[in-house]
Amino acid sequence: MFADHAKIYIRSGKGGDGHVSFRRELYVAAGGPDGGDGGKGGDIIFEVEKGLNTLGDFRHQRKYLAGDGEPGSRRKKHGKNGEDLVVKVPEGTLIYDEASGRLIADMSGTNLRQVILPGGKGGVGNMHFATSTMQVPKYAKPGQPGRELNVILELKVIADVGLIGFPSVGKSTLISAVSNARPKIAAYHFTTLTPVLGVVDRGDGNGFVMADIPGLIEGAADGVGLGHDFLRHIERCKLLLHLVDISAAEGRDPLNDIAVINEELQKYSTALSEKPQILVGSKLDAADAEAASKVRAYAGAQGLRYLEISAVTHEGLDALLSCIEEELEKLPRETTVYEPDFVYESDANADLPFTVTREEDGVFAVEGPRIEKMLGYTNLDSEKGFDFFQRFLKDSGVLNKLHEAGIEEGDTVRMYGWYFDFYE
Ligand SMILES: Nc1nc2c(ncn2[C@@H]2O[C@H](COP(=O)(O)OP(=O)(O)OP(=O)(O)O)[C@@H](O)[C@H]2O)c(=O)[nH]1
Ligand SMILES: [Mg+2]
Repeated sequence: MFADHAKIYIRSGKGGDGHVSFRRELYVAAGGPDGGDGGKGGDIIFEVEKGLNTLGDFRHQRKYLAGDGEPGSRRKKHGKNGEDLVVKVPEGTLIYDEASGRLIADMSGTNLRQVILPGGKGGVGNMHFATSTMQVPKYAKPGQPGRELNVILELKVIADVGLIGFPSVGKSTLISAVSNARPKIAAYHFTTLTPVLGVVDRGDGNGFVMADIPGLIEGAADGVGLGHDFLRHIERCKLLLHLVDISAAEGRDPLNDIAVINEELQKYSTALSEKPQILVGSKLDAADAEAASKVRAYAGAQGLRYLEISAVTHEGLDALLSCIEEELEKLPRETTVYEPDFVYESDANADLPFTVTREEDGVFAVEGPRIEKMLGYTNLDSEKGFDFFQRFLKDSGVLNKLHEAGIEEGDTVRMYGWYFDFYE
């Protein structure tokens, strides 16, 4: 079974603790502090592996833990760093934080390797704490904890051109005729069950990548058909080839087919429905005169780019490929890469202070750099942003402080210019 979706747990390594010890040598009564530093925790790193094209491996392993740093030891010995863990994913994998739904990284384009969770820093040993007034420091710093997240991996393949259309219109036959892809072809609906990528070689190092996805049917965008899940695989395509069967073999009206497919795209997203399309009349060798002339007239009236092909006899294929190349020339070269919007509450922020004060008018004011930072990267108007905010109040200790200050249900809280009524 093809997997383009997975949920896993990742955790970076804890930093090793700093060590407390004192030099002990023969004839030296009380030596100075010599406790070494702890090692750094291992990172969780994601890396694109060429040739991988599903997330199937994540079905078998769901926990990914980097190594912990070792503690420091006597004689200023530094603890060993924890081992990094490199998670291999196919190009085009998006990594989301499960809790907030925010995008952590898009493993595509130039982003082929990224540290997703850095390991905790090692704590420094007591050898660093000797001063003129404190010659026997009995403390060292503990290592920083690792970080953990439940993440959702989602594959959105990288292709220039996407094939769309009803089942059995000949999408797979076309990709087989023009590229190195060899998907299954058969006379029943939903023969193709997983996206297939093919490289179309145009010589002299030119070419493009084509994606064949399962056929769409009415209702697919509502999750009724098979197609819905697969529409995301054409989201990054620059150009869509919309295949319509002009053989009328299945007794449908081709103009209705075109409208239904366009509606599916529209229901899925405006971005998808606005992608440039080339309309392709398929099965030219078996064309029904009436159906074909209807589509021709429609394309003419709408001013669409329209070509007719037979993927079986290869008639019209060269013209189609030239047309695709020409259209691609007009479009931006770069792959669509999605902008991450996830922010890990960094350790630096966690150390920043905040205060809770009850003002004269009874409003509880929460202020300080910690709060300012959080408000800076949180969109409180969105549902996800608000969920994050609520967790922040709890995790950061703001909630406890509010209780200590005597807050009750219905009281007003102010965070800079932002007011809300307090309810738990
Ligand atoms: N006569 C004729 N038959 C074709 C042509 N292209 C495809 N077919 C036939 O149409 C049937 C469906 O072809 P596929 O390529 O599997 O269609 P598909 O669009 O990939 O279908 P799904 O994967 O089910 O969505 C097969 O029996 C093909 O042999 C063509 O150009 N001419
Ligand atoms: Mg197919």
